[in-house]
Amino acid sequence: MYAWPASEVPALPGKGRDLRIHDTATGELVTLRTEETARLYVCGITPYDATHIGHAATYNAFDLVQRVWLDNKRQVHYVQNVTDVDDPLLERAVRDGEDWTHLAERETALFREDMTALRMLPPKHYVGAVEAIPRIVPLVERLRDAGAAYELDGDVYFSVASDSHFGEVSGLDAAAMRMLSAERGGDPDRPGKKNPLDPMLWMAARESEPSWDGASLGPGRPGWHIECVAIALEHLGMGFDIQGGGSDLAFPHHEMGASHAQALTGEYPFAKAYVHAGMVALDGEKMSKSKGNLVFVSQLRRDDVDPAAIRLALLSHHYREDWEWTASVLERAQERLAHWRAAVSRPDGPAAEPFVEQVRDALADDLDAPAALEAVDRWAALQRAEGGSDMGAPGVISRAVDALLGVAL
Ligand code: 5CA
Ligand code: ZN
Repeated sequence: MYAWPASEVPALPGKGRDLRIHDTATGELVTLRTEETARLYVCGITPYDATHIGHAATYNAFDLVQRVWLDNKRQVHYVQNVTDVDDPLLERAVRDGEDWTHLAERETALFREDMTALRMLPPKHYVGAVEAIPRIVPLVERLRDAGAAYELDGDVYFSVASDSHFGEVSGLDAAAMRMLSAERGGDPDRPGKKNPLDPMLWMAARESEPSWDGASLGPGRPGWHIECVAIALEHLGMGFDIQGGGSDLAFPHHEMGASHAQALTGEYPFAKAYVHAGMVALDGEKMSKSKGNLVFVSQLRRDDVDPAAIRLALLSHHYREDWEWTASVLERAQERLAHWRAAVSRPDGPAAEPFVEQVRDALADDLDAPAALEAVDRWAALQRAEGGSDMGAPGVISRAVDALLGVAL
């Protein structure tokens, strides 16, 4: 699949920082000593509804990760998937009497537009589940042949017992895992499974549902976790830097993905850090396509809200926080944007470098975007109160805000 166009990232004077970030698996902040090319996998959308603010907040977090790396003179190898065939997508298509492929294509196109408007850096490889099927099938066959997967009425399940590290990503106990598995696409109560938590790798063809050639597995379609594993292993390999997504993906999705990959390769770990963004709520409940309590990025854009203000609204919360979208979050962001734009529109100002360093420090410290915004606020306040004679300062601030925060002033 093609991704979306990249907005240019200006190079800044001075030097960036190594990224320190919270790893769900260890529960600690880790300083990632990335190689020259940092490797990032972020779970993409299931395209049955447009991008809501929750999605945008999660992608914003991983966009910041890339901007810290780029500022630190790393190349970034970024991969994202599109779950363009899965139960919720097929159910929505049936509900609306729409062809599922059209639904997926339309919503993926809208997502690309939203990401472009928000200046999110595109992945180098943007890969759909459907196009990954030829890579998924041999992986499932290998797991089965190695005894790490088994058949149940034609479907193939992964045996969580085959990975000695199973449970390390989420750190949850069996009862919590079972509950989350039932909530998030698993089938812990299906009779005949070796372990209730075992997830499906390959679902045998169901009547009136799409299916693909599965070679020795028979016709069917892939399970959810193996999709991301196949795409990540093909484009990044084992031991990549960050596996990212919202906190609702820690279990089962990232837990199962790590176990699939570790059982397949015999190597450990799948990713050096598992990074999770908090959930955005609306009216007290997690924003979700299934609940329908959504604020869409595309709707805000149609209402003529400046995408830079949406981006600043996302940045005003720490990525790990669960937070609530309200009208006043957006209003504050709009005011801030206006102040910043006024401040950089003057020909000179207070020296910018100390403030750029503060932005760098804040972002490299577990992506503390609210602290980064406050540093820019301080420069803008000084500009308003005292001005300054540094002719380059407004330009340096706007390039830094663009390069490090993805906001065009
Ligand atoms: N296709 C899978 C991942 S392989 C999926 O979870 N798709 S999704 O469309 O449901 O979500 C896309 C991303 O947005 C995921 O990282 C998910 O964790 C994140 N996300 C979903 N809802 C919210 C929310 N309310 N707040 C923050 N992030 C969210
Ligand atoms: Zn995923």
